Amino acid sequence: HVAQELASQPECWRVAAGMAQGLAHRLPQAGERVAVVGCGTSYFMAQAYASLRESSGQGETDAFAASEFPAGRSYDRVVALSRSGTTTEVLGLLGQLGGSTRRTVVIGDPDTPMAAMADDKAVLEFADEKSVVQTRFATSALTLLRAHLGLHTDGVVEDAQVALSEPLPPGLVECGQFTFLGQGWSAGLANEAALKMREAALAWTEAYPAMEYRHGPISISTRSTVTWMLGDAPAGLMEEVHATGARWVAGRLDPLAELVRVQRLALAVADARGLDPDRPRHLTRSVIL
Ligand code: F1P
Repeated sequence: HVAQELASQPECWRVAAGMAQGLAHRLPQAGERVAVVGCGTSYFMAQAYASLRESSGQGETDAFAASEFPAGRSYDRVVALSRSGTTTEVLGLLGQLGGSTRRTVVIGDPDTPMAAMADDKAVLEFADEKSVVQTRFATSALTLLRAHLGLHTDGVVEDAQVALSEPLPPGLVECGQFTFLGQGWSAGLANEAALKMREAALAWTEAYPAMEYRHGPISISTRSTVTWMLGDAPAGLMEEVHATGARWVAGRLDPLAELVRVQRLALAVADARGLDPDRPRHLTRSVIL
C-alpha cells in the first residue's frame, strides 16, 4: 500500500490545496492564539505548520505532542491532526480542554470519536491510507493548512512529481546512518523524514534543526553518514559536514517535495534490507492505549 499511497501525493496535494478556501471558516483565523497537536507523524506536521503560521504573522502558534500539552495553558483554538481520528492522547487532550477553546480537527475519517468531539472539522477522506506508515495523509493535511495561510504553494505539486520521477542520488541505500536537517518549518519535516526511515527501513536516523547539528550531534558523523538538508542550508554548514567525510545531500525542491524523496529512500532501504514496509515492526495503524 505505502508505495502506491506515496506515489499519489501530487494529486492529493492538488485536491488538498483546492479545499483551503471552502474550509477557511473552519480553520485558524488571523490573530488567534493556536496550539497544534498530534502524535508521531501528525506531531511533526504540527511542528511544521506552527512554524509557518507564526512566521506568516497570523498569530502565536505552538506545537505539542498531544501527550505533552502543558496543563492549564489556554489557547483560542487547538488544532488536532490525526489520520485515524482515534489516537488516545489526542482524544484525551480534546476531552480536557475548557469550553472557551475551539477544537478543530484535521482527520482522515469522518466516522470517528475525534470527529464527534470537534467544533470544526476538515476531513481529508481522499488522502486516508491503508498503510501503517503515513505518507500522503500527513503531507496533504499540511498542504491544506499551508494553502489556508495563503502561502505561495505554486510549484509544490510539480516538485512532488519531480521527486517521484527523478532517480535518487546513487549510493545512498548502502549508507549506515542518515541525518536530516531543517530550519524553521522544515525542521518538523526533518523529524518526519527521520521517522519514515525508522518506521519503513529500521534505519539509524537522527534529525536536528540545522544549526543545532553543530553543537554535539556532528560528532557521530563518518564517511558512511548521509546528511540531508531539507530546504536552504545555513552558510558554512555544508563545508563543516564535508570535513567529517560525510555525504551531503542538498534539497533543491520545495521541502515538502524533498520529504517525498526521503519517503522513496525509506522504501528503497527497506527493500535492500529485505523488509516489507507494509508490515513495519512493532507498529500499528493507530496507537490506542
Ligand atoms: C499517528 C500515528 C503515528 C505513527 C504511525 C501511525 O496517528 O500513530 O504516531 O508514527 O505513522 O500513525 P494518527 O493520530 O495520525 O492517526
